[in-house]
Amino acid sequence: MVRLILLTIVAALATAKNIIGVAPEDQHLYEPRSDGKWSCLSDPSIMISQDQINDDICDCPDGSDEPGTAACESRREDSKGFYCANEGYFPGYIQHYKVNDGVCDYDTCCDGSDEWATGKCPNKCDIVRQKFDKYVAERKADIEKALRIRNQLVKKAERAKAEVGKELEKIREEIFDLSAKLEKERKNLQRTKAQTSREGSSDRYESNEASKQISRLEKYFESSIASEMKSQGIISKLETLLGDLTENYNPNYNDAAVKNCVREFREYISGKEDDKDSQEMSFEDAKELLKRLTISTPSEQSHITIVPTFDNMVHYYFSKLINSFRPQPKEEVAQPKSEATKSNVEVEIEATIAKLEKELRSKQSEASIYEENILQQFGKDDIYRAMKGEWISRKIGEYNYKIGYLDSIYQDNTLIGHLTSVDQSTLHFTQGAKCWNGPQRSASVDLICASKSRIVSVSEPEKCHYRFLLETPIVCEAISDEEIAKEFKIEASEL
Ligand code: MAN
Repeated sequence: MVRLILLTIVAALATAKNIIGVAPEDQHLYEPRSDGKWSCLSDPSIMISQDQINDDICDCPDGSDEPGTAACESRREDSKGFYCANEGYFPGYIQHYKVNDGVCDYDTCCDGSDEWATGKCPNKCDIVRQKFDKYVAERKADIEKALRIRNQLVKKAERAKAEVGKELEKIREEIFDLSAKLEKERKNLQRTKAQTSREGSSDRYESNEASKQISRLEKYFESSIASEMKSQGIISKLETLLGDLTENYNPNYNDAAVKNCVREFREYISGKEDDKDSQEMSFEDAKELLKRLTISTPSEQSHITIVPTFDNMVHYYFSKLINSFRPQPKEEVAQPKSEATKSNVEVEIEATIAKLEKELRSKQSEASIYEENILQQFGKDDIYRAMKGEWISRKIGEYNYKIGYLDSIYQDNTLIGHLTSVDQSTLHFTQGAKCWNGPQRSASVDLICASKSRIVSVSEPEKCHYRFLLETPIVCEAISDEEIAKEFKIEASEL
């Protein structure tokens, strides 16, 4: 009852000047009509007397009659909240349910006006203002410093990228040299193979030529023998005829031609008898002798496959003769050559080529990694390139946490995860050590701008998924005073 009376007095006093909880620019909405009544804001048909405004009783359906109390809480959908003037600082709005609840909400109402009825909260806007000014000044200085550090990191990132470029250039040169060496060795192999093949074909050419000559000689001898044999047949026939003539001619016919022929034939026959005694082998004897010759083919001369007979004797002996001049027979050239049939030089060159090809493949895959790297953008301004090898650690609670920007996170010696992706200003780490009866550990790291790298906090919102807040210069950007002001938070404990 005492409270209600007090409220009514304060409200009545305030009515003359202003309506509690309403911003100066909205005060006109609470001007009374000419008859001294006031209409609810959302429904002008409902009229109440002025002393019903802020009397802690809800009269309007939208709660507009209670801008300075906690009444009508459930009805205020469009309300901005309770207005705190915060003289000397910045005005603020607080939810109506916090008005006169006995708690000082200095973060919004540093003047303590939200507790106007309880009178529990003295105005602390001066201190808040001082803290705010200090925060803004320090924050501005820190951001400026952070931006300078960030600029250095951008340069470091550029150098790191240039290093990758240099490394890539070096690898490309190595690839060029290796390719040239490989080309040279391949040509060398081709030449060596061609040389071997020429030597082989020259042998084949020679033996082809010999075979042709043998074949010609064989034909010559065969036709000579045939013609000799034919001649022998004719001679023998003529000898029989002339023998008959010599035996049976009639000497009483004085035929000079016949007598002459008989005389000449008798001389021929007697001469032939003498020839039989001579050492020269007659054609018949030779023929007979060769027929009797049966020479088996010696196994080591397996390339002579013919068994000599009279009919093939010329062929046989010429083959034998030519074979003795032939180079030792070579193995058939199989494609591809077996190791055993390759020359030592070929084997050596092929080994060199295989080694060079392997080296080249490895260099090419190395180069493709560097090429990919150089085409990639590692965060804004490529800044993450500068963070390679950078670790931050801090003991929080019972554990020591270590965060490697481009690497992993550890909770003491337990792996929380490896960096898998970067999204705006959050790093994601996954594939950590498995939790007992739970998933593999993982973490998200939210980065906020500061000149120094520092783990601000860690929490475990889900079992074995961690959330870190990390201050770092890498996400810094120039920001306005308004934005810095919005960042400022005051804790009641600080006042
Ligand atoms: C350890 C820590 C904790 C985690 C439990 C799960 O104690 O890694 O963060 O929650 O294991 O068993």
